[in-house]
Amino acid sequence: MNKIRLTLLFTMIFVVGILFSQTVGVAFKDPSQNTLNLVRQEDPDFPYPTPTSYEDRWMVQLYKSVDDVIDPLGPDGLPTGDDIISHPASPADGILYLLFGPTGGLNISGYTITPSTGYYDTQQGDKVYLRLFNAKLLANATKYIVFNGLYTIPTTNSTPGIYAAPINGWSDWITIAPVTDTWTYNLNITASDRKYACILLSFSSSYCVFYKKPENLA
Ligand SMILES: [Ca+2]
Repeated sequence: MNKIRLTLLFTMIFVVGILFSQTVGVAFKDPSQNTLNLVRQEDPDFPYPTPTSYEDRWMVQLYKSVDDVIDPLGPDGLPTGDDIISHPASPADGILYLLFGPTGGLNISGYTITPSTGYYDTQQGDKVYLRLFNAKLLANATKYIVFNGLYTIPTTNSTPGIYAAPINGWSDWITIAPVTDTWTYNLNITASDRKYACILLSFSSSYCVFYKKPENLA
């Protein structure tokens, strides 16, 4: 192999390497005061411009969905269906914090996304969305608002408008249903054929059925 061919080969390897290592930055913006007004429904005193030192900057979490449906949050605060908490190249936990500008506009910036071949679970070409909680920590949050539509991460830097297609704004505030009910059952089992007993538990939206073979029947 002569020198020119070697140089060409290394140039190609270098170019391909650059193409496959190109990350993109994604920032979600709302130049209106729509998001601010939603936030002030929950906290009329949430400041704008928001000082970066403000202690109670609310949490914004990035999620990824494989299908075209934004699945609801479970009562444990975790995503449901095929949706997952997103872990892009940065921030590693997919979390940013709420910060309004001098006119009350919003620019949620700082997501760095790797190309579609890579280590991270969220990559270019994936469908993502944001959820904004009414607290800095998920453990303290009681409500959230969530994008109305999914955003597909492109292969170039982008700043999609939250109130433009395909995101189409935020939902109304949704209460995170707490898991507070504790049920205690005292069950007496009788089996007419002395082989199986059947217990049917019925709830408003689901039910379960199971069978138990009594061990101590005469
Ligand atoms: Ca989904």
